[in-house]
Amino acid sequence: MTKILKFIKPYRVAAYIALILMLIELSVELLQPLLIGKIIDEGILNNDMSVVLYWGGMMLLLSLIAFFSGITNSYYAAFVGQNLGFSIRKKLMKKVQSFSFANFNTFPHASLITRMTNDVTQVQNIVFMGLRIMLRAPLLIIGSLILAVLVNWQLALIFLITIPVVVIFLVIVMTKGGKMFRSVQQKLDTVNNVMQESLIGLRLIKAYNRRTHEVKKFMNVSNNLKEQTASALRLMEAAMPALLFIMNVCIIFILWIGREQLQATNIEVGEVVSIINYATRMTTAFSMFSFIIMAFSRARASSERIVEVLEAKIDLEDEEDGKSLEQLKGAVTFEHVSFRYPGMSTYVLKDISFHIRPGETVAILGSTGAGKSSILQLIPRLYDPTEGAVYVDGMNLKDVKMDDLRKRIGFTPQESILFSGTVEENLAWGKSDATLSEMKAAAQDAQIHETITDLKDGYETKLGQKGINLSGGQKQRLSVARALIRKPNILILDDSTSALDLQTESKVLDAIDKYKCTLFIVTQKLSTAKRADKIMLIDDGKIIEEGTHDQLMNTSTLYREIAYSQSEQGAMNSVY
Ligand code: M5T
Ligand code: MG
Repeated sequence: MTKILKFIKPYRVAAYIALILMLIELSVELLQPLLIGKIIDEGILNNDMSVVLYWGGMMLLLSLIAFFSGITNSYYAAFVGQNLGFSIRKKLMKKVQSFSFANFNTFPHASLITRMTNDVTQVQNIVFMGLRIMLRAPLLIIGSLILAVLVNWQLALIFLITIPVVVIFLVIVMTKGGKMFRSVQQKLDTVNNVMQESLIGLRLIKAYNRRTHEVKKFMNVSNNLKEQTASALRLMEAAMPALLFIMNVCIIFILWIGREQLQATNIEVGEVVSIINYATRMTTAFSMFSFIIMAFSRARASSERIVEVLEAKIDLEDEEDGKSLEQLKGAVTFEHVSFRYPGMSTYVLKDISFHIRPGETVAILGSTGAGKSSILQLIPRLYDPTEGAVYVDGMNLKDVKMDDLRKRIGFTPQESILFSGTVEENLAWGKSDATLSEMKAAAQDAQIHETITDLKDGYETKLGQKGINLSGGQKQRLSVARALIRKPNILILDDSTSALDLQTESKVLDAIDKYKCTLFIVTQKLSTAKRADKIMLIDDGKIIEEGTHDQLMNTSTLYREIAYSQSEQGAMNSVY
């Protein structure tokens, strides 16, 4: 919690103003019972109207001051709360953007979303409440106690017994409530998780008729959330009547003892009235407490969750003195690289070594799960190798500025990912200052220009959720164009031409040749592999064969088998 409160620092002036205004409101509230006592004892009992009017007017004036302090306090408290929320969200967003893939394994997307929205809101609320009423409650209790002692210490003795009882009671409730609300936030995470999954997989769910199953799953977790929240709230609700009971018993005692003292005439009516008034104010303050405890327990759980994200260790960070890459020729070297995904025990790459000269084309072939994508992910340093090292132009990736490296690499992942937005915006992802003619050139090279111009609004057509959805092959070509637009020195195509027919694919590859970049291409097609300067056959995380098409045809039985099976298919295709 204290770590989160540091975010208030820039807004501390507003926070102090809010606190001062709160103190003004509080003083008025504490003075009022004294004035009421005065009016009764000196005015009403003495039949002196002028005293009643004077102090009555005073009370009115003070109330007005308190009223305006209250309004202004709300304004400043809201200002601090909202700004705090904004800063925390900004910091969280920055942090999450710098997350490595390993970090995402510890924080699932849904959990990050809850943390950035709901959890921040909880903290925001507690800061608002803190500046508005939270401090007022304890101060009101302490102030009331002191003033009650000053008015009549014998009667005030009753408070000295009651207050500790109430405080102990509240501490017990607070500890239990805190635990329960932490679990509420976790349940909320699960609900978000299930909801997110079922929204992403909507089509699949429909196609497999899994709707009732998904609804049931959602109802289940949603019900858990309801039950947990309800029992946490029940605890809070139960605390309220218990609290009122204790305080009312206290008031009855005051009245009882007060009456006896009145008969003995060593006390005035006004004093009893003031003390009763302080007692009722304390009761209100205490009942405010159960509300505050609830918000506080939630906010504490939430702030812990926020801090967890903010303090997450990022395992893939730029070295302080990373070399900047002015230019890249495009040589790539793997030196005894072994790799396992963070948190996994089995190696998916085992002792991989190769050297690729600038401008060469490398085709990577292998069965599914062999480790092809894993090799490629190491080049833009999405992960660091577990053992061994990766070099570009002879420099270890760890010594190079990460942003510079990635700027010079065009990467199309195996699953084409497009963002909601226009075609143009999607292309500009590759290069934010790209001109329209650059976009068109890249789109032409990726053989997608014509498809785009045929769309309703051409390059301005909206894609994604509220726009047009493209076919698999169209998506692939668009993401190839996005990679080409930055004129990369190293281009990585992870099976990004798999959905294209042979003719279109060869046109795309012809166009890529002009870019003179080092090309890594994962493919299943021999026609593509044939063009490469080097073919690597990967199996079970190891390079089992490498060489050109002609060399492999001579030396590798496996490669010959692949060639044979594909030429058979080719023959069949030409027959039909
Ligand atoms: C190689 C495992 C996967 C497989 C092995 C991407 C990824 C993979 N793996 C993980 O544990 N976590 C991950 O995030 O690594 O996988 P690959 O490199 O994706 O294989 P591929 O590209 O050759 O396969 P494919 O199907 O794309 O042709 O054991 O479980
Ligand atoms: Mg793959």
